[in-house]
Amino acid sequence: MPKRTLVTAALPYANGPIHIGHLAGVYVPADMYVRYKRLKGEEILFICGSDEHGVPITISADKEKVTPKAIVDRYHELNKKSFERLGISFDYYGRTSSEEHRKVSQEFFLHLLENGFIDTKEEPQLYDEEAKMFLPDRYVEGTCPVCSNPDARGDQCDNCGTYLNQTELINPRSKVSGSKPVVRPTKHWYFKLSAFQKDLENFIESYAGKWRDTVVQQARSWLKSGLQDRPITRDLDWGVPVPLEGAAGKVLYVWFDAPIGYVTATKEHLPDNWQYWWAEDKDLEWLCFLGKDNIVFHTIMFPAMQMGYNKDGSFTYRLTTNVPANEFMNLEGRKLSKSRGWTIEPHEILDRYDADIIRYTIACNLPESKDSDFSWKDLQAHTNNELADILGNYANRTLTFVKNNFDGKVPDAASDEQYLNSIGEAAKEIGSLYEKCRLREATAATFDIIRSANKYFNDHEPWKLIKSNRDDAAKVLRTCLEVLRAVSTYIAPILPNTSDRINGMLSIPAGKITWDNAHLALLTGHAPLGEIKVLFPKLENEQIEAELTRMQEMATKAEQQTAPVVSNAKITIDDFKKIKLKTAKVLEAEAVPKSKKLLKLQVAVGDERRQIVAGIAEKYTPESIVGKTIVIVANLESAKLMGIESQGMLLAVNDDKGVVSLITSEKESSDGLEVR
Ligand code: B3M
Ligand code: ZN
Repeated sequence: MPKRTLVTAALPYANGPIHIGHLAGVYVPADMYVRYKRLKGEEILFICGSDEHGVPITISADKEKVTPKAIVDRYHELNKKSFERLGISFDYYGRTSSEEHRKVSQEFFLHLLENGFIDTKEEPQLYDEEAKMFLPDRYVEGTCPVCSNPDARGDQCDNCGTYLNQTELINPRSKVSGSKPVVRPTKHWYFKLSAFQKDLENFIESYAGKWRDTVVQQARSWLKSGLQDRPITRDLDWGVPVPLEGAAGKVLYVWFDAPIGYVTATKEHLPDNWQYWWAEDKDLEWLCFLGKDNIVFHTIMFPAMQMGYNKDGSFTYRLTTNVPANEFMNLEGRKLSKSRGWTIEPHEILDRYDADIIRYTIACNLPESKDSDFSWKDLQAHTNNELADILGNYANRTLTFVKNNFDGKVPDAASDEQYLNSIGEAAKEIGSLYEKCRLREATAATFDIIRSANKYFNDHEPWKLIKSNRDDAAKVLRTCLEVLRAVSTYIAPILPNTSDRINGMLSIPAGKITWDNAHLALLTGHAPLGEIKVLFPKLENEQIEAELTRMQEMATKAEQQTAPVVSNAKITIDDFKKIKLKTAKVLEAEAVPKSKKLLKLQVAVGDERRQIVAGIAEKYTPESIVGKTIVIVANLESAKLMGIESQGMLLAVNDDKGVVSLITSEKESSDGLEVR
């Protein structure tokens, strides 16, 4: 059978809009890889879909007082549309609430049960006596036994990252009724993960040195702490029902059915041929693109489920052959957080920005080996200095020169074979970066080709040649056009729209050219070119400034929305003492360039000098604030605002019209004093 690759991208929860972190961690790299492979002429299947089960979805539904179905319908459509607009070229985008998925997941469960890898156990669980229900995972919160975070969830503490068993929470409280739950035994089905310890160790070690180090390390650390059997059912009425008698009110745990979603989607897409993409075969590879928080499920849990399924030999599933997991992408130097309003969602920005600009900025900042950052300034710089000045400029000067001097037709001249071959060699190198999933480097190397093409144009000075030797000028321009055509292929995995637009200007139909033949001279002499259009208009400072302001506003709004919740909950004096409020004297103040809102302050806090960036410029001029004694939060982690470090936060009142007024201290009090 031919060599072929199944590529899956983690199924996003249909619980909200996807954000730029998802794009960077999963979907842009997966799509780049897939598009490259297709250009190589290889057989590829690209699968994704919505993950529509799980407690976060039922909680959202409860909050909005709608059904879980209403929530997943909304976000399935929204996310599917965003992916389309971004040019993420899935062959199929399924959803785990489908009838087919119920069947496939239940069959998987029963098969594991028959093979002896599923057991039942009665275990104590938290029960809400007011709401009369067992509380799955996130329906309960309490204090983390490890770090004392008061808001740990039933399955995990976000503060210290510990995976918890809900009965370990100190002072648990039900998210349904707010009451204190009691412990009651309930029956659940457990997957015998421990039975696969040895097989998984061999599996992971067979990929040591081949997979990303971070992925192997994480899998190893799970294995090292010894695998435990895991409950794979929940007391919920949203999910895949446990297909057994006596299991009313029980559904499969979302992380049990979600990876099976890859299989379901393949079946829905290719009902008669899905095995071609799933039956173990040395010529079949399966790459799982995902973010680092999903590694364990794809390197330990699901492989174990597959091993268990495979045991009786009736069908042998292909186990993953690579998990190119990514780290996280931050936003303007801060951790992305939907609840804090610190996020960028594609459906919001695609009306204002060409999808290719977003794809390119992400490709330049892929968090392949460490967390990376997305910032609007960086997007502007990449757009203006690279997309416009390097790629756009090369296309424009080449096409315009041909239009003005060769009647808009491909010059009928031989091209510079040597130069084209050197580009073919560079493309081979780039190809090997794609093969190794080093996509950030592949992006940089692709732009190096375009830089060299600009240099070629400059070095040959066609504007002089056209006067002295028209034949030589024809040769240079023919070469430049061929290179532009080759470039349009090489950029296609990163910039699919732009590639099509360049092909349009060259009047060549898309799809004929492959990665390997793109550097050959393929144009036809005398063929007329299409209409020349500017590929990338430059982004102005005002536009970027507006985005930053918008983000600040969203964050402020989110803060205000969550504020009442905080003020209702009583805190102890010890909680309050955690916050160090101090007086500070403003020594200097200046406006932050290109920002209407921000002032940069130098303040004295006793002996200490600090820099604080604050959004008060609409009300206070730098002169009016110097000399004031203000109040700051002195033990706040420092943050960057528009690239400027802020070591603390000042206190101010925001009235209902959004007008700020500072909290100040009486004139005579000095700085560095504690406020209590
Ligand atoms: N929905 C988790 C996530 O979006 C989960 C991935 C499922 S992949 C099978 O991070
Ligand atoms: Zn903790």
